[in-house]
Parts: sequence; structure tokens; C-alpha cells
Amino acid sequence: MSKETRHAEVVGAGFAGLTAATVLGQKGWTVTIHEKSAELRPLGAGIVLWNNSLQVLKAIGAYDALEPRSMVPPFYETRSQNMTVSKETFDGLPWRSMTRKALHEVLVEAAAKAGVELKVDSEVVTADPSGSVTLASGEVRSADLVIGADGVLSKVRDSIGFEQTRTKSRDGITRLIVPRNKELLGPGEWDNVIDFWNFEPRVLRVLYVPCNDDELYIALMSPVDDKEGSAVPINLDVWVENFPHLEPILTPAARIHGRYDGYQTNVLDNWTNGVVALVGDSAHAMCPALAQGAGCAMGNAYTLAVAASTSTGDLAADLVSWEAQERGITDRCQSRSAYFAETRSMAKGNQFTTEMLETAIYDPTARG
Ligand code: FAD
Ligand code: 3HM
Repeated sequence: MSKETRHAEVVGAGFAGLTAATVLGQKGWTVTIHEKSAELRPLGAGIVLWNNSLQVLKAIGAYDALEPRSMVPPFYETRSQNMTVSKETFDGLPWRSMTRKALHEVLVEAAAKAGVELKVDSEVVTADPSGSVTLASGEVRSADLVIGADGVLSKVRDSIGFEQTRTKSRDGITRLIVPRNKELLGPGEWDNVIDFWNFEPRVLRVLYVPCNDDELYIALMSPVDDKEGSAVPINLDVWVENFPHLEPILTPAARIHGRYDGYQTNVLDNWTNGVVALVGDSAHAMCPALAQGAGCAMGNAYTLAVAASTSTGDLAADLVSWEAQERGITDRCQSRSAYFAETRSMAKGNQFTTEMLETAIYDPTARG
């Protein structure tokens, strides 16, 4: 088949699916994305992106739209029992914070501009390694390439039977967007990301991430077996008792229902089978400590689409080579994030060493 006529079916309009589809569309493929939800919208609240995914956004032409909708906090500060233990700037390495809504909207815009067909209310129930997907409606659609970007509960992955090891952590988090309320918080460096860790009288953590002038992302971490700490809507008494200085942002947080997610790590034996490739949380769900789940999803989606587009012969073999190229850096990111989740050692501060920033520093677009 000539390059111009190649077609991809992409399952899932999250950060991974939208990135892969945009790159393929820009490279002349016809692309259809299937999104099972009735509307295009992101899961979750706020997000931090680093150099790796910011380079991807630049390469696909989506960065300029995101820049004014995001910010660069002056410091990534870590506090233990409200005492500052570190204030990191990563030696000038690019990073930005934003709402997931802003990131999702610029990616949807980029995909539409690249000519991608976006179908909502379109659930894929199975995929076949020879290059087809079956929808919940019963329709079967064929493609040169099928991308399973359908998240941690991937049906593409599970219908094909990829082998995986799933590890659950003892902690989890409730993520919410609330008003900045800076003036109510009193004097302080409230434009910083501030990672507030308490171990006494109980393990509770508030990750404070300003996203823009008006919106603040807060992630409230507690052990899975702490029923009060993990309750949604949040138990205001418990959180204010432990973080009294944060009352102005905890009070509005208690009015939102929210969702508590336990951390988990999924490691697959393979990310590809035939002309089906998995990317994002379907392939490599990870603990969020290094804030790289979406970063790896977008980086790997970009390189996957480039590898498929430059393939002139055996696409299945070229997908295997793509996995070999990206696997090491993603595996190491997964295990480092799992280590931080397990040991809770990010509370010590200064944890973003050069080694821990390996994925953040990586530029997936420099591969060609
Ligand atoms: P998803 O975002 O899950 O998207 C999958 C899409 O597929 C969804 O739209 C879904 O509706 C759709 N879908 C599912 N099944 C089907 C089907 N059968 N048919 C059709 N459509 C389907 N990462 C970062 O980089 N930085 C951070 O700061 C960060 N913070 C995080 C904080 C927490 C608490 C957690 C839990 C994760 C965090 N992550 C972060 C990780 C990041 O959110 C995920 O890795 C990322 O969203 C994965 O994107 P995805 O596109 O693979 O999957
Ligand atoms: C941005 C970010 N960083 C870390 C975590 C975590 O360790 O739970 C969550 C986040 O959203």
C-alpha cells in the first residue's frame, strides 16, 4: 500500500491517542479515533508536563496554544510537617503546570487540524493483531495500524491477551481543581508547586499545583486503607485538622465530589502484536510520583507514529523495533515512580536528581 493510502484506527481520545493520531494525520494517513465517552473530555484535574512532552507539543504545533493556558511555577518546593526541605528548579529544564482540560483541548484542536476523524460514543470491544477493531455496535473496521490508547482498563490489550504484571501501591490520591484563593492563604510563595507531606499524626499529603491565575490543582494523598483520608467528597475536618493553613483551598475542595484513585503499575511483556500497538496507560500505567504517565504516553505515541510512518515494508517488525527503542526509558520511569510511591521518600526533598529526571530530559522528537 502506498504511504498516502495508509489508514489507522486509534482507540481512545486521551493524551496518548490524540498525540499519535495527530502525528499520523500530519504525515498523510487517514485516521479515525474511537472514544467511548459521549463527549471529548479529559479524566482528572491538573497535570505537570516536562521537557519530553513539551517537545512533543512543539513538534505537533500545539505548544503555542497551550503556553498562555499554563504556567511555570518558580519552584518545586517540598515541605515536611510544613517545614521547607527543598526548593528545586531542575537547572532550567523546561516544565509547566496546567489543567488537564487545557491540555486535552489543545490536543483535540491539533488532531482536528490534522484531519483526524473523531468519533464519540464509539466503544471498541476487541482488536485483532492482523489489523482490525470491532465496535460495540458490531461494526468491524480494518486498518494498516491499530493503536490501543484506551487507558489502564484497555479492551484492545485484554481482548488480544497481552501478558501483564499489575502491582497496586498502598497509597492513592484524590485530584481536584479549586480556585487559587491566594489572598485568603495569606503571605507566602503561593505560585510554587508545594508538596506538603505529613507523617504525624498520620500519613497525609497535599500536592499544591497552581495551573494559571485562577485555577489550582490539588492532589490529596492518603493510604488506601485510611477510610477517612481517602473518602470522597473529602472529609474536611480531617484534612483541615492536618493542614490548617490550607483551609481556604480545602473548603472549596470539599464541595466537589472527586474520585480517589489507588496508584498502580502495569508492566506488559510486549507492547505490540502484529499491527496492533499499545501506548499510554494501556501499555505502561505508572505511579504518578515523577509526574510522567502522560509524558511517557505522549512521547511514546509520537515515536510510534513516526516509526509507523517511516515503515516501508514490514510494519509489525518496525513496531517491535519501536518498542525496543522506547522500552528501557519507560520501564525505568515506571520502576522509579513505583519506588517513590512505595518508600514515600519524595518527602525528603531534592529527589529530582539527574537520574530521576532521565525521562523528563529525554527528547522523543530528536529521534527523527
Ligand atoms: P487515558 O487518559 O486513560 O485515556 C484513555 C481514553 O480511552 C479515555 O478517553 C477513555 O474514555 C477511552 N477509552 C477507554 N476504553 C475505550 C474503548 N474500549 N473504546 C473507546 N475508547 C475507550 N502524568 C503526567 O505526565 N503528569 C502528571 O502530573 C500526572 N499526574 C497524575 C496524577 C495522578 C493522581 C494519576 C493517577 C496519574 C497522573 N498522571 C500524570 C498520569 C496520566 O494521567 C496518565 O498516564 C495519562 O492520562 C494516560 O493517558 P492515556 O491517553 O494513555 O489514557
Ligand atoms: C504532578 C503530580 N506529581 C506527583 C503525584 C503523586 O505522587 O501522586 C501526583 C501528581 O499529580
